[in-house]
Amino acid sequence: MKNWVILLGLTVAIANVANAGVDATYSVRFESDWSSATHPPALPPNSHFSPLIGATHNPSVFVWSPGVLASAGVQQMAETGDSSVLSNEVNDLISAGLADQVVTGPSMSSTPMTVQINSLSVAEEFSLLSLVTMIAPSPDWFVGVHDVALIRDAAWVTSLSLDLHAYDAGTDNGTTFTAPNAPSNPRVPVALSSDAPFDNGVPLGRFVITLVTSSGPPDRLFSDSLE
Ligand SMILES: [Ca+2]
Repeated sequence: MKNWVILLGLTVAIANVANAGVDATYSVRFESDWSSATHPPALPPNSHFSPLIGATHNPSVFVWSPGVLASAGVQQMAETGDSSVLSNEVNDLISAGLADQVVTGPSMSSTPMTVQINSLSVAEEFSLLSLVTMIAPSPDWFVGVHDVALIRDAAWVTSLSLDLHAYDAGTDNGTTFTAPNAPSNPRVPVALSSDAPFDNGVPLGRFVITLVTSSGPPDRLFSDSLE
């Protein structure tokens, strides 16, 4: 009988921990408009976007930021589309208690196209989203968002549409999509690209972030879109 009571207590404790870790779920839709019409004169051969990669994290840390040198993981993502080093960096943040998950999503095999992360679990204590994908092929260009707050005024955000402009990771000096490798020395901070073909200011697409379910605090939802 004593063993049974202990076992029951353990089961309840695990259930409570599981419930505390997931406070909302979101879908994240990546809509690419990138085409020869949005960014003339032509797309490079095999134009695509690499697998989505990012993190949900707390305000004490950032994964990437304009004005800051790219991490090795952001450099690898932006230059090759490989997300392994960036995944390791996020796992280090998780170990330090600053992030709670590596966010992954599909690649986009051609463009224009739409791909989606159907169910992204977000915990209240790690409610900032950073998410990136390589503009491919390219020297070191990518699109993404950083430190997007999914809780505002103590409420889960119900929907967001975030335009995506090209960033230059500052790690390769190539000026065309298919330029040979030309490592930047020294490297320069991540910055929005104002060079051709991105000089017309037209976004390459957008992330549409939509609340699917929520549980636990904060339980008061915005009724208005924040777009
Ligand atoms: Ca560059």
